[in-house]
Amino acid sequence: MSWLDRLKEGLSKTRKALNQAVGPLGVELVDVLQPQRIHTLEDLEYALIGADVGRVATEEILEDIRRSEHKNLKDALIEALTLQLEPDARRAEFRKMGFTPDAKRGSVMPKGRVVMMIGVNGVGKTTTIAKLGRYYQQKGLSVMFAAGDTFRAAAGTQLEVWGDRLSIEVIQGVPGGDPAAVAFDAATARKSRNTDLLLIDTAGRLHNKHNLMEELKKVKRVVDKADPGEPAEVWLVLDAVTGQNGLLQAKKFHETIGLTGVIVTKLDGTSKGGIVVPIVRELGLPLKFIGVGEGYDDLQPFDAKEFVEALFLE
Ligand SMILES: Nc1nc2c(ncn2[C@@H]2O[C@H](COP(=O)(O)OP(=O)(O)OP(=O)(O)O)[C@@H](O)[C@H]2O)c(=O)[nH]1
Ligand SMILES: [Mg+2]
Repeated sequence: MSWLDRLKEGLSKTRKALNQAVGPLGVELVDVLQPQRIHTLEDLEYALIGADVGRVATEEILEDIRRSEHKNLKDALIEALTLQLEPDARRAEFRKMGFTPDAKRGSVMPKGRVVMMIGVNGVGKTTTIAKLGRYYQQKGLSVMFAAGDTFRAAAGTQLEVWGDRLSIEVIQGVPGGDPAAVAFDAATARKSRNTDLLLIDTAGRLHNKHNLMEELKKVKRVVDKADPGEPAEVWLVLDAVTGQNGLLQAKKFHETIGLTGVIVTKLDGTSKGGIVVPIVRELGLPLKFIGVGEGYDDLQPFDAKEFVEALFLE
């Protein structure tokens, strides 16, 4: 199955919710914009808000549709929604000029050599590391994992299993030990072997637990000590199912640790996949990858245009 088919299937809950609420999207825009047909746009407004797209973005989408030069509602909507998934500056510029950029995936090549993966419990950090390991391997990079979750007894084993399957070495720590020690060892090993990429797993934690956040800061600090300038990337994994709540988590993690990117998982588990819009808009961080299932190939770089087309095209 191609990625686009996977994406469509993965987004089917959101896709259904939006398409059902909106009705036939093939309708001519001139008809929709007539005063007596205001329903379609009102329905669209409710549907977008219901899908967690957010009020501000929804208002802008409706505004863009009203002044769109497209002939039918579907094309106008696709363009307007795609724009909402562009970074702020680009969105403003393109809305002013009245057209959609030819959206390309942002670069997902890590800036440096070490990526730290963080997030609350159960969002998909460890499995995402495995998927990323394979993704970057396929791009020709040599990869290492660090089992920085020393808190949960099974966590190291879980990563080890993935590592075995992918022939990726996993630097393990002592169960119950200091995660910073594992990170330090792994960063040192990566540097001495000149491996292209080290992905560091961490234990799930709530953003409001002070000590656990301090622990993450320490992991980051010691990696920098072992390999100055690293980790060049700190990616937050967010579970799409947690919706607005996830957004709050993300803000707090960003304030405390400083994030360089976001990965949204489990879009297949929600009808509120519109949450990616406020994630992009409000965090001002690049959305690197999205996950729509448990398989290796169910995690791919995020592309705004592709995402929106998967929601609305046949
Ligand atoms: N349906 C679906 N399941 C996913 C996705 N990503 C991860 N999962 C599942 O989510 C569950 C938790 O994944 P983990 O990777 O263990 O999550 P974690 O963040 O490492 O969890 P802790 O280490 O306990 O904090 C697993 O069953 C994964 O297969 C996704 O995109 N879609
Ligand atoms: Mg884990």
